[in-house]
Amino acid sequence: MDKAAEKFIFDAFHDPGRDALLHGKFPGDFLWGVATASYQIEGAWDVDGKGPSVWDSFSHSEGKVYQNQTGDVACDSYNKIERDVEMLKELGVKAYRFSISWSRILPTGTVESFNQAGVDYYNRVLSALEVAGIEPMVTLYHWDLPQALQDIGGWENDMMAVYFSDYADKCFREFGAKIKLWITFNEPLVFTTHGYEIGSHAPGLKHSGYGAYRAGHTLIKAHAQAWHLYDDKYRSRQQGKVSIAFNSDWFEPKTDSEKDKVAAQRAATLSLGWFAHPVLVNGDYPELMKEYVANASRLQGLSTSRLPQFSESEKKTIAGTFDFLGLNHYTTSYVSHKATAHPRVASFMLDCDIELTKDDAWPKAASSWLSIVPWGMRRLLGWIKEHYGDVPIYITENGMSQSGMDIKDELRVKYFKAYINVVLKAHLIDGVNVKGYFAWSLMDNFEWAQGYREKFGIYEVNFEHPERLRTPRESAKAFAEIINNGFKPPEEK
Ligand code: GBE
Repeated sequence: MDKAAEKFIFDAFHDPGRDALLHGKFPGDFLWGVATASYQIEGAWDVDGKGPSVWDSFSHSEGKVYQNQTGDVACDSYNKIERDVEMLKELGVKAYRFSISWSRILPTGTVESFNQAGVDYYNRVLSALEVAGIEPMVTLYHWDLPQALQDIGGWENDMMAVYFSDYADKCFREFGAKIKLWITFNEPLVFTTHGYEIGSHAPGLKHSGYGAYRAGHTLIKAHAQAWHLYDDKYRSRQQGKVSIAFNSDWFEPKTDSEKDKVAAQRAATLSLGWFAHPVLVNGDYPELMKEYVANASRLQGLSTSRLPQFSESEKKTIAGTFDFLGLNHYTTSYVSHKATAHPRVASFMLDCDIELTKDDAWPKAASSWLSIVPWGMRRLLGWIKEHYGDVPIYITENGMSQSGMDIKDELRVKYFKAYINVVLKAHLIDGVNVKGYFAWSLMDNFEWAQGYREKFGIYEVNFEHPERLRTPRESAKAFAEIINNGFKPPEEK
């Protein structure tokens, strides 16, 4: 670590009260891991009976992904289990977060299409992890819905809650003996808004103003149903935990004005709270969200809100369906108040009456949305504790992108040191119940609409090479060092 960073958490920030580096250690049972997702790494998109997913269809359509790149081969992890597990061992992580491709297990999405070869693949992964002593954390849905289910409306169709819980049932039954940590959905906010409203992610729909809310409504019910299924049928035997992974930026008011402060609170309440409030609090959307969407709907001349309602019995079923909280966090945004009186095109963002911006002074990663603001993560963790109580939290993703192939990824080394040090502060000073941390990502992979140009890996992957050679970056070594020693002062190491 250089001189400046010895003292300050990140050399772009010099507020001694906020940015000083904290020396200290994480608890012995802290769960260190790295994360990936099926479509982003596996490849083998049509191999051994796998059915197509919405991401296969989307990436195969002209003009949807940067340079029309696809996940057809990706990191070829379908054929590289040994090397992937070897990398996990090199890092010294205790856990690996990966996701199951629904259409590998159920090619058409529903149970009559069961595909044993898909089950065999994940059993090979799980056995290799077991031999290596690495604990799996498994996501059931990281955005690759079977295309056959999209053909009947995808998440806008209520039936998806049933199909999802039948799929979850299969996974709990087939793999549950080896899995103690389950995540139902990765980032509901992202796949509903990007997939059903903005259209920049699969299935690419632009159902402005209602698609994301309808998709979100179904997935919340699907999550709750799967959680109860586990609770009723598997928990006593398998002794695992089931939850969901939300994503959230930290929302910092752009100015000191009362309006911007209120707007920043609203941004967190309507984006994180959209999904966190039903699951963690009372089975229903935040009052503020109901109020804002209803009001914007009325201004449009609609007689009912575009936000669907849960019945009383649905609310009872949804409330409390978590055993921990998964949090993906990457960046911070400024929030200013911005009212849109008569929206022509309705959208979630317009419903919020906010504008999001970045500070030019914040260092930037290769992704346009990713500014590096470590102190924002501590504020977000504090906000979560204040609003949702002492829930056990796993940071299920945190990391940054680069555009080139460099192995010496100095900025990422700083990013991880700074963000992880902030997690230590949240834990030691603020008493946030953080149980683990997963870096995104184990290796460069298919970064959705950005294809392979935004590289998040602590291992580089050479996508030109037939073997998809993987090489550790400096950040892989830095991460291993933090896992071993935390932030102990040098003399104590
Ligand atoms: C997560 O999403 C995902 O879980 C993971 O799969 C992904 O690889 C990782 O983070 C890195 O992105 O017009 O460029 O501003 C922004 C993080 C698109 C949340 C990017 C979609 C951040 C949501 C579009 N965002 N992403 S634009």
